[in-house]
Amino acid sequence: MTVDVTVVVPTYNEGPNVAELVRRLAAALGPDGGGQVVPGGVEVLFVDDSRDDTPAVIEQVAARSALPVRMIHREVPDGGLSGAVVAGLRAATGERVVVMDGDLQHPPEMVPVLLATARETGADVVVASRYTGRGDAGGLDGRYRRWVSKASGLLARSMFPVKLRDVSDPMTGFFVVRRAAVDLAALRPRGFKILLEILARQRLVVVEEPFVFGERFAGRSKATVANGLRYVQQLTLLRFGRLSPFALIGALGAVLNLAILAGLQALGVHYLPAVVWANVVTIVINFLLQERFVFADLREGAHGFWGRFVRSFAFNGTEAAVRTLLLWWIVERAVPHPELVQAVLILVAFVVRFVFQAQVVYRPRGTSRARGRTGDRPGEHAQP
Ligand SMILES: Nc1nc2c(ncn2[C@@H]2O[C@H](COP(=O)(O)OP(=O)(O)O)[C@@H](O)[C@H]2O)c(=O)[nH]1
Ligand SMILES: [Mg+2]
Repeated sequence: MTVDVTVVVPTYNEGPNVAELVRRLAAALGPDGGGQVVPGGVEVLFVDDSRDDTPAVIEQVAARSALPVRMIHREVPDGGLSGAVVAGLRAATGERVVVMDGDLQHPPEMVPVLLATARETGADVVVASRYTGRGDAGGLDGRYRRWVSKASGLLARSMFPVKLRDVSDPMTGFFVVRRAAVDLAALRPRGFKILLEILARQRLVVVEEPFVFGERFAGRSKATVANGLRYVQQLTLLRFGRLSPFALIGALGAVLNLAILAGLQALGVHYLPAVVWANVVTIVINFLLQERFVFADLREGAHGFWGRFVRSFAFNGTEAAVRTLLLWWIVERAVPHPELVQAVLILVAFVVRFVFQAQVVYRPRGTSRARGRTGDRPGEHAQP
């Protein structure tokens, strides 16, 4: 069945909210409500990651609903809430897709308003904003959550001043997109903030409509501090790609390296063995930090832990050995300051190492170099 509009609703243990949500959507969009707003029909698509009886509730509601209701139940909740929304966008048949929460904090009565704006303006994205005009974040419980929401929105807007120019609420989970305008393959869904991901990856025409964020109808919020941390990671990856955490860790490693070199020399160790120790310690620590903070999302498709460690150590060790020989040559011949020479050489080696890590250590398994030469290697895996 193809329809004009698909309403995608991600749900995680929202059983008690389902019937009320569908009832109010049907009232707002059905023949008695906004039927004229969506002449070609509407479907509701639940993307459910629940671990309770929510799927059964959705099936019951679907059987009695005036609106067509579909459900995708995911056994493996890849990408959390954002992943669920992307799965919904993939499975949607409507030309426009409404994304809204399942807890009625996003009033169903706003949906015809957003759709009318979408049609009148022809915008790619219509954002329902809590922070423009008569919009209000009232339903966000507690001053703390309101402050976090505002501050994180501000941070996102300062990092993407052009793409988010017209967006007062990039953190909202209530919006309409023109399905054909969004490049789903470019998205890397993680955490709670899929709209930010969509807006930051491409140039899209965006308009806003104010809305009042309501109270939860039933159940509890699933937002966590871990989601907050994932958001910061998402922002840096979107803005700087993998290079920025990689550079930060590299810089930390360089400082550590020089500190060990200076420390051992102060203890009377000759500069050559001191350099070797400094290199070995930093290689291991850099590897562990990168595993955690730079390439975490690529680990699964790559070699096992020891496979990655051996490759990383072999490369960095060889690189360090070459660098140590160079250092020795330069210190003995020209510049008798091991720390200074080491600092410059570390800087030069930095770019080389980044390319190697991304292209070899974290290359997804099954993409051989031979295939790379023929030009069909999916290079996007190594790129932000
Ligand atoms: N499918 C899916 N939905 C989720 C997940 N986490 C949260 N949700 C849904 O996303 C919507 C917003 O979550 P909510 O807990 O209300 O967050 P809050 O409004 O920021 O407190 C609700 O409909 C949740 O059921 C998830 O991991 N998977
Ligand atoms: Mg909510």
